[in-house]
Amino acid sequence: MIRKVFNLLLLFVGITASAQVNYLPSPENLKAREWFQDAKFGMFIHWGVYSVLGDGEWVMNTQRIDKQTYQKLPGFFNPINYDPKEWVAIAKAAGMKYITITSKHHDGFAMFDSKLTDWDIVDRTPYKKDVLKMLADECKKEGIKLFFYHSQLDWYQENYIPRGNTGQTAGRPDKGDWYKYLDFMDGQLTELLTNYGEIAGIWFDGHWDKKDSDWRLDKTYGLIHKLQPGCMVGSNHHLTPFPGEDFQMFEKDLPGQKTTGFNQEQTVGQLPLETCETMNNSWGFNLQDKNYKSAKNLIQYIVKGAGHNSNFLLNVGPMPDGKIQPEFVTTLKEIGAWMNKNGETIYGTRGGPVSPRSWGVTTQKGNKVYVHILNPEDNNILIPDFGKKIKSITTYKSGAKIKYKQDSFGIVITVPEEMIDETDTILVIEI
Ligand code: FHN
Repeated sequence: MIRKVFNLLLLFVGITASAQVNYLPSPENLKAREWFQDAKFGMFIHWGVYSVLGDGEWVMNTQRIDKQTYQKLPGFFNPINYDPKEWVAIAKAAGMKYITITSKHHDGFAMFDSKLTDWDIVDRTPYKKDVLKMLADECKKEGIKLFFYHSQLDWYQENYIPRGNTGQTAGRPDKGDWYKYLDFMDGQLTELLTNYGEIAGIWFDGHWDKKDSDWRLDKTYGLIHKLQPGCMVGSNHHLTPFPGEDFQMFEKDLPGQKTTGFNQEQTVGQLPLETCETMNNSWGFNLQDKNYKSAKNLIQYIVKGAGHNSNFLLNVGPMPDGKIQPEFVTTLKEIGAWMNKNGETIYGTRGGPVSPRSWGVTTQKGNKVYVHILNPEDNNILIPDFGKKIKSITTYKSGAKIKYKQDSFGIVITVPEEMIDETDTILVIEI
C-alpha cells in the first residue's frame, strides 16, 4: 500500500514537475481567456489524407495499415474544391467565432508546409499548397480566430519511441530517440506559431497514448507562451489541467459529466472550459456514418454548454475534395438561424447563477439572468433562490411578462403553454 501511494506520488510529481510549474499567464493570455469565454461556439475541423479512405481519422490504426502502405495516401489527396472562404462563411453563418483545425493528427501528416519533414501536404500531395496558410489568411480577413489542433501522438515518426498504447502496426523499427521526437514536435510548433500570424491556441491531443512518459511539457508550453504570449494552450489528456495550460477541454461530455468512459480521472478545473462534439459519430470524414445529430439536439448542447460555463466546439470532417458534406452544412445553417435570434443569451454570458437542472440551465450577463427551459416537464418550474431581488421576468422571444412568485424557497414560474418552445424556452430575469 505504502509502495502504491509512493508510486502515485512519484507519478503526480513526475507529471506536474514536467509541466510549466511557475506559469503565470501573461496579461495578453488572460485577455484571450476572457475573449474565449465570451465567444462560446467554435468549429472543429478534422481533415487529412485519411479523408481519402472515408473511414475516419484513425484508419491507419483501425485498418492496421503499415507506414509503407499508408504513404500512398497523400498521392490521392488533391482537394481541388477546397475553398477556405466557403468554410469560414459556413462557420460564421452558424454563429461560430473561432475555428480549430488539425495541423497534424495521429498519422503524423502535416497539413502545412513544414521544413522539418517531407511528410506534409506541400511535398507529398499533387495539391502542393499549404491549406492552413490559406485558411489562416481567410480567418484573419473575416475576424475569425484560429486554433491549431496538434497531435502529440505520432504513428509515423520513428523517434516516437517507446511506442504507446497505439500505433503498434505501423511497421516502424524498434529504435529511435524520444527527445529527438520532442525536438521535432517543438520545431513544428515553432513553424505553426511563426508562419501563420496570430494563433489563438494550441489544442493538444494524444498525451493519453503514453501518459506516464516525460513529455517535457514545461519546454513545449514555455515555447508556445514565448512565441505568442496570447496563445492559449489546452491538452485533451482527460486529466486535471497541468500548470501552463490556459483552457480545459472535455470530449463528448459536458464538464463534470462522465458518459464516455475515457475521462474517469478528469476533474473540472478553474480554467475556461470547452466541450467538443461530432455532428455524426466521426471526427474525420466517414462515408458510411449517417448518425447525424439534429439541429435541435446541437442547439440544446450549445445552451447546456453555456449553462455549464463551457464553450462548444462542433466538428466537421471535410471530404477529400475539400468540401464540407451537405448534411453538415444544412444543420449548421439551422443552428445559425437560431443563434442569430437568440445568441445574446449565449455570447458573453457565464454559466449560472443557478447550476444546471433537469428542466434546463441558466446563463447570466450584467443584470440579466437567462433561464433556458430545455425539457419542460410541466409549465411550472422552480428556480432556487440565488440571492437577488427580481425586478421582472419576461420571455426573450416577445418580451411578454411572465407570472412568478418569489420567496425564500426560490422562484416559482408558470410558463403559459403557448409560450413553450420545443428547442429552448428562454425567459429573461431582470435583477
Ligand atoms: O484520437 C482522437 C480522435 O481522433 C479525435 O481527434 C478526438 C477529438 O477530440 N480526440 C482523440 C480521442 O480522444
